[in-house]
Amino acid sequence: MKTTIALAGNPNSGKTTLFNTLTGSHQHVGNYPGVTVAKKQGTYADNGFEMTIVDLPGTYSLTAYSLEEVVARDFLINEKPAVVIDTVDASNLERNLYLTLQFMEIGVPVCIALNMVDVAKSRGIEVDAKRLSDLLGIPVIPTIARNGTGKKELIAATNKVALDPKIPNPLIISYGQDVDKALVEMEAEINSYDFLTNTYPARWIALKYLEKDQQIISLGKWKNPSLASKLEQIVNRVSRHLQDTLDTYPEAVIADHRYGYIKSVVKQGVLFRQYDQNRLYISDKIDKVVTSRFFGPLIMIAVILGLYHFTFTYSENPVAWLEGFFEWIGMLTETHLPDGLIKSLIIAGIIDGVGGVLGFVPLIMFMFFGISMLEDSGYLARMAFMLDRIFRAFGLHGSSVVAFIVSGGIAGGCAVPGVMATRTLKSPRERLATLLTVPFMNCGAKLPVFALLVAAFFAENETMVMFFITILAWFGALLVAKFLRVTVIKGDCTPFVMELPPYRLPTLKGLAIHTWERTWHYIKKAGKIVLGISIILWAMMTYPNLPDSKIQEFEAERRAAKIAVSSSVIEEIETPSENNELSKEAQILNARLVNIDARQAEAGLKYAIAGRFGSVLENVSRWAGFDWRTNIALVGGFAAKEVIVSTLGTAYSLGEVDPEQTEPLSRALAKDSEWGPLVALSLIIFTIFYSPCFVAVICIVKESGAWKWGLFSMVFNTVLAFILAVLVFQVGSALGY
Ligand code: BGO
Repeated sequence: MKTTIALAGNPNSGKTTLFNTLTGSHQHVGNYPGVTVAKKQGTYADNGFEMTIVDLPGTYSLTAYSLEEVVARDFLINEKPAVVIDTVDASNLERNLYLTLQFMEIGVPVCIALNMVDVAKSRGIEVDAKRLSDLLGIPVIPTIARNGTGKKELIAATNKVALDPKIPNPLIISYGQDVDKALVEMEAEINSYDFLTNTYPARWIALKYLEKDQQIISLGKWKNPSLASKLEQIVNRVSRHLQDTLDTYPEAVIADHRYGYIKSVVKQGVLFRQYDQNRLYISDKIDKVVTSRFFGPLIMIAVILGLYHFTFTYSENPVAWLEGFFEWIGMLTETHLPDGLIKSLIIAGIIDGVGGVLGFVPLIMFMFFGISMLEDSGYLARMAFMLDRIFRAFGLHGSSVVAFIVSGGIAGGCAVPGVMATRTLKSPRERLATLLTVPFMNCGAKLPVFALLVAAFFAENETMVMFFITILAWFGALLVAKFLRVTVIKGDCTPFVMELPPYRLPTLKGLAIHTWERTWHYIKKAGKIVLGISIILWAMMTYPNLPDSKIQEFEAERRAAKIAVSSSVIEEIETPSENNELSKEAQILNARLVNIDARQAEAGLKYAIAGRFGSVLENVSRWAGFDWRTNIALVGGFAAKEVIVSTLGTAYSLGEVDPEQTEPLSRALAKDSEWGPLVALSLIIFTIFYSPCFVAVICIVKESGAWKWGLFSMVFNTVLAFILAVLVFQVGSALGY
């Protein structure tokens, strides 16, 4: 059998020496077609097996910045060698692996010749080839090209890869939120035009656009001008964005993340260096403390607590101002609009519904600011790195951490990009387990629910309760993941590789832009989805109206109450003057009338469609302490979790003593006899665990490729959430809380 093998590597990695060692005198020199770059070719024959070995020009990358790089890349693509032997200088491992990653990203079969191990050793550097091979998932053979050490093993490994019919999947590296988003968008465009997709992976083409690869850009302009202009627009947009937020550009971000990936590999027991402390980079020095086994977790807990403290302390006043603002608008509407449906819709449906969600904007903003700071500084990636050890124990993967954090692992993310972020996981089982458990994280939409309940019932311990909620979400997610990995999604873990970008001092401008982008996304959602759903739920909470006979009964009660007192008392109530205090009799009558109003409002809400539905559910939900109003809100939460707060706002506004009078929901709940800390805790637990919102379910279906997993996440999560909430409520009640 005859196969073609390409020999590649950085200049000075010992590639020529290895070529000579492998081919001996069986070589000849020509030129690559159309260019003046020398092409050396030789043969290796053994036991009926013959390899044609082509020595590619030495390059540092596969982006067409130089003629050598174009030649090397074209050879790989056009000639499709069975294997690329990548000569890696062991004494300069990180730098050499940069090229290796690019072979892996393009999806060609690679075998590493870990050359110059003797030089590395003499410099106090030792590389664990087996560990490196396990982590990268490709063979790594230590060689000393100068004396032929490792030649036989290298040939055997190359042979094995060449005979393996399985084509490796292209390596997917995460390049950070901004670039990843652009890549997904570009990939979709490239696929829809079928641009070079027979030759390269679509993501790789998108990457080359971002890296300003002239060859690919010219091909694009020539073959698909309209696609090319779309891609260039995306590139320009992300370039401007990176410039504004991080004062950088796509090529630098891509290189940073590739080196981050490499760093993460070598940090995991691959590279042992007798360090000259003075040669450590600042990032490495910081990492020695920040990711150490002892200080790492302590620092991480302190950072999370600090984040919550910062958020709650500084957002307290702005939240109160905004709540006051919505109260004021409510009052204005109440005094200036005539009584009737429109007034009820505006106050109960719109102001209380949407206002309830928008009231939390300052809190969300502070939280996002903190998260952006962790992300832009590079600390978030370190958290993921440390949590990897724990994740493995639960049958997940280090890369799952990123998906968890994106979904709101620290607080304030969204399960939709979280589910998408699982694409970086190679193993389908770990990926499935991750995408089914990321919705347990505390996304930005659940945050207002927690903030509301914490403010109403645990105001003194806000930071600790939020920390507890976070830990609970993680712990629950990990236990469920473990459960899934030993039952429905059994299988081994794959090795972990994650990018560790260098530490950076975040810029104020960058933080402001990132914070605003996320906050704006939240406001838009509240504006569009929540407004629509609020209005629908308001209608469901208003119609059908109480039957006339029932209204007459309340009217009769009112009349009876008024008949029992003298006309001067009635006048006192109907024409109240600002200074005069009500007489005792008038106060009693007033209290009676208020009580009748409240009962009528509640009867009206219960009679409406949503009320009936909530009441039916109450038969079961009572076990967890939820009344019919909470049920309405939780059902609304299936559409979008923000709706929980807005629906509670509407429900409590409609059931108010004065139906058109607004007051902060937290105060209304704290006053309500149906509520208490135990009900709040039970609701918090239910909210953490119950079904993902509709959009997240659709994403789960899309990413897992099966409806059954979307359905599973809705049913399984809701049943689990209910069992936990019932447990908490029943045990709490039995203990007398
Ligand atoms: C000179 N071990 C050691 N110790 N040296 C190696 C090994 C190895 O495994 N592999 C290669 N070298 P190239 P590229 C040289 O040329 O193959 C040495 O660019 C010298 N030259 O012998 O050319 C190799 O093709 C005078 O060293 O690399 C060569 O990838 C004094 O690494 C150098 C000492 O190898 C580069 C060395 C006039």
